[in-house]
Amino acid sequence: MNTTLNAKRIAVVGLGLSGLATVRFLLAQGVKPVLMDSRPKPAGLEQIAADKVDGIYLGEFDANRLAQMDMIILSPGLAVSHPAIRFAKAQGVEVIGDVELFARFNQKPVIAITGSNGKSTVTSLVTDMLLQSGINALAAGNIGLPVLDALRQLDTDVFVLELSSFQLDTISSLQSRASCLLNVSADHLDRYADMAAYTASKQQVFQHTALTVYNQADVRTYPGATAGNAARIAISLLTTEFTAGAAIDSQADYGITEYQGERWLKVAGTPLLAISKLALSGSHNQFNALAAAALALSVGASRDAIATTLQRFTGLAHRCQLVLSHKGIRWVNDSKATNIGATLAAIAGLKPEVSGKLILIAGGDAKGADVSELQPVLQRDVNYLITLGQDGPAIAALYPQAIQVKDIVAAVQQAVKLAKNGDMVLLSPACASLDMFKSYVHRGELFAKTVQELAL
Ligand code: UMA
Ligand code: ADP
Repeated sequence: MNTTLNAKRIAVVGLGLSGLATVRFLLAQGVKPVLMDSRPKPAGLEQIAADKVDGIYLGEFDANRLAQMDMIILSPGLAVSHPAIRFAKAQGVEVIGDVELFARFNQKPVIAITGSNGKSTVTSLVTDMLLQSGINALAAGNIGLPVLDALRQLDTDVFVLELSSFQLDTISSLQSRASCLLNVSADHLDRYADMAAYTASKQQVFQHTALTVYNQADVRTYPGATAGNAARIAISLLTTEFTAGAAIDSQADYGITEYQGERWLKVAGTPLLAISKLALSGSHNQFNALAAAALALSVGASRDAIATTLQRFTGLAHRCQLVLSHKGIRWVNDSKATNIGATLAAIAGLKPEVSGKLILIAGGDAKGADVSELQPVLQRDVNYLITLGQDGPAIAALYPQAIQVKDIVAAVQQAVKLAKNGDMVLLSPACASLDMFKSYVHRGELFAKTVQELAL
């Protein structure tokens, strides 16, 4: 029997999507939690009947009240280092997140995926590969469906969890069949002291796993002490000749290989699919495809199903998504590029396809990152730069002729004036959207709508 919730005073702190799912889960377990949120009016709170819980406290957190709890279930949007949480922890209160609670109740196989970029794409690919193999997989976590809501879907065979560093900060007993750290580049540095602290958070994905999947080209992803003796698969985009039977450890051999006069994805030592047949474009997506294949195979996907998925999956909205092709000009929405690494990957992937000029729209909230990392690529690959948002001026300062605008409509107006046949206009902000928009989805939708209005 699960004893986690026995006779406990439990506070759910943070009442967003995952907090509300946590409350629903606790109520179903017969627990009456205390609810807290620092916001005066968190959206969705009306879904909870006040008489079913042990009090709702809005506004600044009361550290003394928190210290009286046995357990705090903290939302990912709130840092463990928040002074009131730190105080309660110092008084002996256990602080966990919704993913840890999920881990203590879940009995199904888990695939865990993290990284600064590519998480949602890989999570969706793995889920599709498993479904295509007849395995009932469910994607949950940072991708959108709170893990405790997912847990209620009893017919699930495998949970495919996208995990953010915020979620990884509050887990200690998540077990997985396979876990993956795709890459680590600067992100959320307004929350972590430095890159070492952020990397340590990401490495938590390797706890209690049977198989680690990591990035040969990124040392920060190499499984460290957390991984223990787990098996390892390194994903590399280096091209090798394919010689049948030559691989030393063919099961762990993933990469690109020359085969039948073409470049193919090599999966578990054997060519799987010609890269020309991949529906996704860009070398970062070849990497994502290989990582997803390794993860899906570990829980029984078939090679045929993996190949089928890779030929069909054209990508998620707001990730390098073509929103209009008109008069030889392509308009691409990469609003989900909320950090520098994502924008660099988008430019590297798309630039080779541009015969004319590349017009980049960037800027927003850089979350404490050093935007000067963008400079060499801006100078080499970008022909016009349009900037907006809170950190727009810092990005504009890297590029002599940058055009600074006040909003996304003005950015599209400028791009309409500049773009000619053969050009690409790319919204890839390298920044979070929250300084000007409700979310990256809102930013992407507004961009697409404005493009349809002004560029047609
Ligand atoms: N907030 C307060 N006070 C509170 C509680 C929250 O101000 O007391 C603020 C947070 O600072 C944040 C917002 O409210 O700005 C939402 O925070 P939350 O923790 O309530 O978030 P949820 O609505 O529960 O959504 C979370 C994830 N959000 C975050 O980690 C910030 C969602 O990932 C995830 O889809 C959802 O759980 C379901 O698991 C979103 C995200 O932006 C997509 N993730 C970050 C990213 O991808 O970079 C990590
Ligand atoms: P996440 O869920 O980690 O934010 P997504 O799959 O939503 O990642 O992709 C967000 C953006 O990150 C994409 O639009 C693309 O520009 C970039 N990206 C995707 N995969 C990778 C990768 N493997 N390496 C670097 N950048 C990537």
